[in-house]
Amino acid sequence: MKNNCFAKRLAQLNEGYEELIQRRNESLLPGNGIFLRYRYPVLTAAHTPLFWKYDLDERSNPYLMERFGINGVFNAGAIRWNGRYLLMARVEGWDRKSFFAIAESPNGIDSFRFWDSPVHMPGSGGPETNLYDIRLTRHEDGWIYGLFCTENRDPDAPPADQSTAIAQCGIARTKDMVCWERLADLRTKSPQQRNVVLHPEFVDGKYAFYTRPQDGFINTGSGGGIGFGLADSITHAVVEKETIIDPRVYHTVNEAKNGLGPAPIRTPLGWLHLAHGVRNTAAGLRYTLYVFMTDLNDLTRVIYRPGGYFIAPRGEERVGDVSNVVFSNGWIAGEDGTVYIYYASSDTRMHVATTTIGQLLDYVVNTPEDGLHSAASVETLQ
Ligand code: M1P
Repeated sequence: MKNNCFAKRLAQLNEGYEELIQRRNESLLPGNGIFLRYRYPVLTAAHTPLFWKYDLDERSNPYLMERFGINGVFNAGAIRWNGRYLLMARVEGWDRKSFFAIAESPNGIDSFRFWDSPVHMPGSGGPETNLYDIRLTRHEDGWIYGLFCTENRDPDAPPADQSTAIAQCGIARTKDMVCWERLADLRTKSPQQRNVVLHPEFVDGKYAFYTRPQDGFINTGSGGGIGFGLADSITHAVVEKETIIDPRVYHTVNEAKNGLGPAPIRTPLGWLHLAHGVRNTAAGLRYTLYVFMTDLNDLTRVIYRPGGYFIAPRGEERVGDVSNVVFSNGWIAGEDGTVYIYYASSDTRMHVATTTIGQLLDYVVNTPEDGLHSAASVETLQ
C-alpha cells in the first residue's frame, strides 16, 4: 500500500469513528407510555477505540489491517460516576473471549466513549477462560462491587466434548472504577451459577445475593428460577441456603429459564427488579425482559408481578450473534426520577430505554398479572 493510501484510510477511519461517537441519539415517539426506545444503539463494536483494533504504525501495519477484531459489545453493567454515565460492557473479540471495558457518556443516551484501557480484572487464582455480564452494585458498606460470570471448560467432560462448561460467580470490588480487588468466587450448593447480583443493602447484617441455581451450563434442570440467599462474609462469600423468589412458570415468558438483571432499585412501594425470561420456540430460545417488585422488608416476597414481557426484541434488535435476545444487567436511576435502562440485543450491541420511577410504579401496580390461561386474557378485556 502506498504511503498516501495508509494516511487516507486512517483519516477515513478517524472521521467515521468521531462521527459515530458524536452522533446525537433521539427518542422514538410516541412509545408505549411505559418507556421510550432510542433510534441508535448506544454502544457497538464500532465504538471501540481504533487503536485497540489497529496497529497504527505504518511500518508494522502497512495495510492498516485490523489486528485485533472486536465482534460485539453487549451485556453492560451501569453506574452513575462523578456525574457521568458509565457502562461496563462485555467486549467480545473475534476469538470469542470477553473482557470488560468502560465507556462513559455525559447524558446517558449518546456520546459513549471508551476509556483508553480495558479493565484489568485480577484473576481468581485458578483457570479462567472467559468473563462476562458484570452487575455493578454500590453497596452501603462503601465499596462498588462487580459480580460476573467466570467460565471454564467442564473438567469432567470427555475430550470429544469441547463445549460443556461450568459457570460460577466471580466477585471483585473497587473504589475508583479503575483498580479492582478480586475476592473469592461465590460458593453455593448449585453446580452452576450465572446472573448473580449483590443487593445494595445489608440484610440482618449479612450480604444478600440474588442467584440463579442451575444444573447444566445451558439447561436449568432442577434450578427453579431466581434465588435469594445470605452470606456472612463478602471476601469469602458462601450462600448455604437459596430460596427461590421468582420461579419459572409454564407457558409464560420465563418458562425455560430466568435471571435477575441489574441490582434492584429501592422505591417507596418496594424493590423494583428487572429480569430476563427465556422461552423455547421452534426458532430457538427467545429472551425478553420483565419487571417485578419485592417487599421492602421481606426481600423474598414478590408483591407485584406484571404479566408478560416489559421489553422484547424488535426490528434490528432481533438479529445478531444470538438472535431474538434482549438482556439487561445495568440501569441507572437519576435523582430526578429518570431511569436509564441499558439493554443488549442479540448478544451484539447495547441500547438505552428511558422511563421514570413514577411510570415504573404505575406499570408494576396496574399491569394485570399473567392470568396463566387464555380465558383469563379475555376476562381482562371485558
Ligand atoms: O445468549 C443469551 C444469553 O445467554 C446467557 O444467559 P442465561 O444464563 O440466562 O441463559 C448468558 O450467556 C448471556 O450472556 C447471554 O446474553
